Amino acid sequence: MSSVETLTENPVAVSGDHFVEVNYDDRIPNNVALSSDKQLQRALETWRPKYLDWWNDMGPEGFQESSVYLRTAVGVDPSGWAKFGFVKMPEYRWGVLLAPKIEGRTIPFGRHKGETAWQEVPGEYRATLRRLLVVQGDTEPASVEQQRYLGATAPSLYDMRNLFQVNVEEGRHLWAIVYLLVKYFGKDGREEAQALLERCSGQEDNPRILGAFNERTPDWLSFFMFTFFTDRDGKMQLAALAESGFDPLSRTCRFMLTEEAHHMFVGETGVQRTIEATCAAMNRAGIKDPNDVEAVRKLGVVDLPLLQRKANFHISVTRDLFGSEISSNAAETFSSGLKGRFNEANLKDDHVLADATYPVMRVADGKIVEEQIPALRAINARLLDDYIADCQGGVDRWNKVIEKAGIAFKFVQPHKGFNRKIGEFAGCRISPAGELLTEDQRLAQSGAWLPNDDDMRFIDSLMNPCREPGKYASWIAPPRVGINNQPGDFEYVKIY
Ligand code: BYC
Repeated sequence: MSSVETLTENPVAVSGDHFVEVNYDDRIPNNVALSSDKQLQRALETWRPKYLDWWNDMGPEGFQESSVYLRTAVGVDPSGWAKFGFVKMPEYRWGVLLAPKIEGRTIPFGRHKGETAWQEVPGEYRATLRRLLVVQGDTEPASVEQQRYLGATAPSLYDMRNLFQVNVEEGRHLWAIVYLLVKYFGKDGREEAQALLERCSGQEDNPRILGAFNERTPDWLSFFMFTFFTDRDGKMQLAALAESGFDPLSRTCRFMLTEEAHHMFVGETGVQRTIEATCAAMNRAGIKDPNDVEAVRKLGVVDLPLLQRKANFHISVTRDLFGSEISSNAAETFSSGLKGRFNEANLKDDHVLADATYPVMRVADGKIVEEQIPALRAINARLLDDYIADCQGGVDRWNKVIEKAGIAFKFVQPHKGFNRKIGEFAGCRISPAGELLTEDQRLAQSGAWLPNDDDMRFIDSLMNPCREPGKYASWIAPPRVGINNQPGDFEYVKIY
């Protein structure tokens, strides 16, 4: 998906797709002819009330009775697959939506390259595929749990609605993965579907599987950074899974990608609007120096160095989600045809990679070096590099806003090794600029590189709700256009 698409409210279908109408007459909306598979229908209908219990317990706190202007997929053509209307979140029509089948599709990579794509799970890959699905599925409810308290401090009704839209769509992504587990993995799949509702973000005895999904999302800056940086990991991973030789997974992920675009739009524009409010306030007050933090904060806006520190945190934690740069797990999921690379079809190599190499950055003899590694074992490293490149588009657009305002400040992505807990740089002390540090040097600077206590207190002081239609908190500028072109004073959430 191009960066332009991340800036549109209505995601566009992946090219070549033709959307199939969704059946909303069934209790579970779907475009997979659910009513013709009674066993599956029964299994999903048994899971549904447990999902709703989870949503009521762990979903957006305090707004379950509110009417929210939400988009629901109706699955028509690329220009009009969404319908907008007021819905109470627990009544949202979560369902199972797959991109249409491509007749004659073959496996695009790995040792089975060129064979007909699988419609059933190959026995020898069952355990690996199940693990991939569970890891992917686990992130979806986790993010809803992480964001559940944010409604109370929304800087506007527009932003509150966007939060809830992201939340219901993450709920739908859980449905997407649960469909695959229940349909293709029998009793094991049903047990995994249940466990997905039982693990809980941040909980000590039963946490979510991946690190970033146990971090807190305590404020709206975190939410925007998360939806820009962490949802973009979702985009990259889903794009890699969309290449899968297991066709139902490929079709599921192709549709999920269209929804993911909106989440990144919320993140990118959220940060951008925060920057706009800061630059405008600085210019009005005649403050030229972005490092005059005290003066900037007095204006009720977020200083740019603080935003950089927030970005540093979310970027580094999200990079860990790519796993170890050098990974035999990733080599096997690629070779077996289960998980490809980003943009696999457009890559100009043999898609088997038996003899290819890939440059991987690592620490050797006290220096950061680049080494050629067998490409199969560097699949995660490559996806991480693609991710970093994909992030840069949004960072450049943020910098344009600052440049246009005439303020001398530029956001940069920290060095790949900064603040890493997984992979080649785990345990290394590396500055955002890429210098290897002693522990004393790292400690002396950490408050300058990651959000410090003072930052968090200041952000907290800004997180006051703004619920009058058309009004925005001091620290964030209004959006350029409303959702579905609604007017500026539209009441996106009717709070009861
Ligand atoms: N935290 O060889 P390794 C999204 C585990 S986001 C904790 O290094 P591998 C979304 C790993 O599981 C996208 N544990 O890596 C965004 C393995 O454990 P097991 C989510 C970690 O296996 C926003 C061991 O370390 N989807 O959709 O090549 C909102 C050694 O693994 C971490 C996916 O990730 C970590 N950070 O790759 C909502 C796609 N990293 O198996 C949603 C599916 C690694 O030995 N998952 N470990 O017990 C995968 O493709 C792979 O599992 C990973 C890891 C890329 C995550």
